[in-house]
Formats: sequence, C-alpha cells, structure tokens
Amino acid sequence: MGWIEFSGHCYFYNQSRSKWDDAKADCDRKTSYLIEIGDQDENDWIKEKFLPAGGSLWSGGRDDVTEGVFLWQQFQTAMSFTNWVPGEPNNGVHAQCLEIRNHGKWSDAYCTDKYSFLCEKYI
Ligand SMILES: [Ca+2]
Ligand SMILES: [Ca+2]
Repeated sequence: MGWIEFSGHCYFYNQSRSKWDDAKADCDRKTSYLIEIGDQDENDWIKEKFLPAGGSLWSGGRDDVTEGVFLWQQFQTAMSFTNWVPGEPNNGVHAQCLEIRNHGKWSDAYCTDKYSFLCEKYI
C-alpha cells in the first residue's frame, strides 16, 4: 500500500503483528511515529481504511508517566480527543500501551501484545 495521505499527514500500514516497542522501532526507521489520533475525522478514517474487518492497531499512546493518563509519545502531548471503549482503560499498571480496536474504539493493552500498526508522519 505504501504511504497514504489524509488531511496533512501520511500513513503507512504494517500488517505484520508486532510488540509495541518493535512497532515503534519500525516507524522510527521510516522517520515517522506510531499514529497519534487528533480528532474524530482522523479516527473514523483510520477505522474505515485499516480496520474494515475488525482487528487491532497499535497507536503511539502510553501512560508510563502517570497511570491512567495517556500521552502521545512523539512529543509527550496530552490527548485532545479520546475514543475509549466504555469501561476502558481498565488494565492498570499492566497495560501501558494504547490499542485501537475494531469499530475504532480504544483500549489500554499489554505492550508485549502483538498487533498490526500504522506509522504516521507530516507531509
Ligand atoms: Ca496503564
Ligand atoms: Ca484494556
């Protein structure tokens, strides 16, 4: 598929399922970062484009600094938009990485889980 453009950013879909650290390293090699979702439009586009048949994607969110407060890792920025599954985040200190599930809803997940992932960069 290669890089796909949407609203000022480019996205690269990696189907191979990887641990969060390995996914981040792969995006680093592409001079990009794990997806950081800024609004509903971006969330909807990702859901329709990359999760049409279910599944999960890693994003660039983690809550290592303050448990339960997820930050986008590239610039340690707070989240202006969230889209949690009702009841999430629910796994406490054992779940430090942000998973985008089917239907575009979010969950905290074990960073050693293996999911496909999207890299993102500015155009
Ligand atoms: Ca956590
Ligand atoms: Ca969870």
